[in-house]
Amino acid sequence: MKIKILTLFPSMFAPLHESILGRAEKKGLLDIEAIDIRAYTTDKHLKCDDVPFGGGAGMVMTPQPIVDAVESVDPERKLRRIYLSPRGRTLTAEVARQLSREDGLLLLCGHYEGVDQRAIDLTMDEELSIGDYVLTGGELAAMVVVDAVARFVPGVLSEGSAEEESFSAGLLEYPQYTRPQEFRGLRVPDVLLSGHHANIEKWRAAQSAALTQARRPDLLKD
Ligand code: 4FL
Repeated sequence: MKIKILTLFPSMFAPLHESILGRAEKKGLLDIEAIDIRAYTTDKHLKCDDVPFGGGAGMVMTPQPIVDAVESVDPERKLRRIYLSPRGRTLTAEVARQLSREDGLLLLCGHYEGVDQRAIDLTMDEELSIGDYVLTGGELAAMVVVDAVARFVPGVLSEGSAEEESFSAGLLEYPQYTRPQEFRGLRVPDVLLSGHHANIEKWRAAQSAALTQARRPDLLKD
């Protein structure tokens, strides 16, 4: 899957080339590219923002470099174009799974007080929020979207698919343990040492259900 990210701060995206996503890129499953919007400005001082019409605090990203960048990067509209914004629909596991089926994504990150509305209207397919808070820019939100979507791309997770985990069934994950069997007086639950796989599955399902009831009862209501 191709993911192109339009931003004024392309160096912020280095973490996407580490760890599991870095391995997926080397395997050819993902191709993530951060593209500098400033490279597309026609302004002789490379300015990409200006004061808001009507007044108010802060600066607004100017439409020309954004529209030119989108048209240059995705001339045939092959990518799903998403503007990261608190006004968008909220990212969930289900939304991430749907987006993982697209041929590719183009993510637009806003900075300052926002983006000229005409740039959004002319180029974007949808707006997506990662939660009800405001960030200093859309970059961290874009990274969250890339990570959550990439986990659903076949082959990115080496063991077990994102579809199999309990969150995909709408539940919280059960507790996990590794060696040693006792740490600071705390023992691993006996059932996990028993080798009895049916009992282990039953215990894990019960733990998931109890944790979800206690901490996220909202997930159990449909
Ligand atoms: C984007 C916040 C998506 C939450 C500032 C600029 C944001 C955001 N979800 N805050 N973009």
